[in-house]
Amino acid sequence: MNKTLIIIPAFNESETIDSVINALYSANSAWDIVVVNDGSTDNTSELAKSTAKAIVIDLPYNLGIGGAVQTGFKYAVREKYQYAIQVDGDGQHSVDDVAKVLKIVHSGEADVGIGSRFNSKFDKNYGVHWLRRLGIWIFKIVSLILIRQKITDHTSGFRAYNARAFHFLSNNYPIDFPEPEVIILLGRNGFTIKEVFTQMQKRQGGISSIPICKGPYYMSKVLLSMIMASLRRAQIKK
Ligand SMILES: Nc1nc2c(ncn2[C@@H]2O[C@H](COP(=O)(O)OP(=O)(O)OP(=O)(O)O)[C@@H](O)[C@H]2O)c(=O)[nH]1
Ligand SMILES: [Mg+2]
Repeated sequence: MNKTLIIIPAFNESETIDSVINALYSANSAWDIVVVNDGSTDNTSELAKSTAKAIVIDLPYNLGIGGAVQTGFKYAVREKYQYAIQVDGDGQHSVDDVAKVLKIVHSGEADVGIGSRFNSKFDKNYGVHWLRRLGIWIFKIVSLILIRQKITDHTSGFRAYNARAFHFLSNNYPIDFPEPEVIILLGRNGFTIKEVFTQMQKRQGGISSIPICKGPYYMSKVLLSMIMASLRRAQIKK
């Protein structure tokens, strides 16, 4: 049996959280679900609890996506899961694709699986603002240089991990805009990453973590953090 945990970091996702949980549970009731309620000021936590299909961890205050996801990893370590997958609470990730992303780690193809919205010749025009697309292209080149792995969607939060990978990340997870930096951290520590094409909806509700006006700030901060991550000594000796 592949004991698998779905981790949903959720900050003010009351418009979508219960339908996301119900859809995941209907897709496969063998998956356990943990919602990490990141100090929401709406009733995200109550709605998640009302489904009775998910464990809800209420953080005492807002830690940001990094802290919320890392809490999920710590829970997965404590409860001895073999696999974990991170899914957004805003309904952006298609439930039908969860098994696809998990297959990468269940089959042992790679330590980490990423659902990419760009990894298909059919979907080059996914509705992402051109500034975000430019950023994503720059990230692709930077990670090719830094870790020699080709990643097309650094900002995707649709990610599956084997136990070795989430044990590592439960102790090493960036706080702010973590997704691109995590890729470098994983690559530098010898973890393999593979992507699979997944459909991604626009947010179904709530507010985005990266408003387009903050794009240049986000880009500079993330590029610097990727370079710093590559300069850090690998924590896992080869
Ligand atoms: N915005 C935000 N999201 C958080 C926070 N903590 C946890 N999350 C959750 O992290 C997940 C990813 O955040 P999103 O804002 O959807 O990030 P994104 O998918 O890159 O951006 P969009 O394409 O606009 O959805 C969501 O499920 C959020 O609810 C936080 O402090 N701020
Ligand atoms: Mg999202």
